[in-house]
Amino acid sequence: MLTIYSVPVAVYCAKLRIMLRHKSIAFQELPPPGGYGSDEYRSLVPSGNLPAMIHDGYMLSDSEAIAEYLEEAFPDVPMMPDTVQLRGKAREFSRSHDTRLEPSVRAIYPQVAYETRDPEAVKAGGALISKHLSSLALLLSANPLDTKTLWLCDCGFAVTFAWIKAFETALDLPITWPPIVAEYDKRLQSFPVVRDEVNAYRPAMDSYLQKAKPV
Ligand SMILES: N[C@@H](CCC(=O)N[C@@H](CS)C(=O)NCC(=O)O)C(=O)O
Repeated sequence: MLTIYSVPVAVYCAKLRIMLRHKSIAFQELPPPGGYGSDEYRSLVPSGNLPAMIHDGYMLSDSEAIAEYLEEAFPDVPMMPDTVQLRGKAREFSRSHDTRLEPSVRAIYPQVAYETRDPEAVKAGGALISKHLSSLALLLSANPLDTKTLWLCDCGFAVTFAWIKAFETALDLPITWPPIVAEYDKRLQSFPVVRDEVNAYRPAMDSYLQKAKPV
């Protein structure tokens, strides 16, 4: 049995669900035992982070560590390329998402609440995200990975792009989308498993964004 500890709004859990469904891996999702941030959860998952996975008694946390584990444990539908150099490039994409683009999007969360929003911080946040999108455009312009395949490194981007678009609408977040990144987003949405996850995830996003509305 494969269990993922998650909460509905968690970005990195949505990233993993795309991969699990693409590989047709049976899994169950459970809330963190004892609640998020509890001592009970930390006794099981020392980082206290979500997502975490328990697979036949084996615990692993961090979405990328879990994703690479799943790739090796369930190789039938490959989501990593078959050469060492292409795998290096796939990891470069993944890291650029997990360590740069997504953290810049997460930095907007404190600006969601309408009453305490600082318009200057929203503007600066939009500029930083746009800067990371322009770096991603450069990576994509030299992308050696087959564009007809859904790769492990694509899963996080699909979810983060959904958040950026939601923030554009809910917060007037000023974003410049390089055309190649907008095309990449469109290509990711053409995979049914991505579209289905983003649609299923949307109610959790909408619920989080309720506080963005003027009271
Ligand atoms: N790089 C980590 C990030 C995970 C992460 O930040 N998870 C959030 C929920 S989406 C969380 O657990 N935040 C609380 C914390 O960091 O203590 C991963 O890929 O798993």
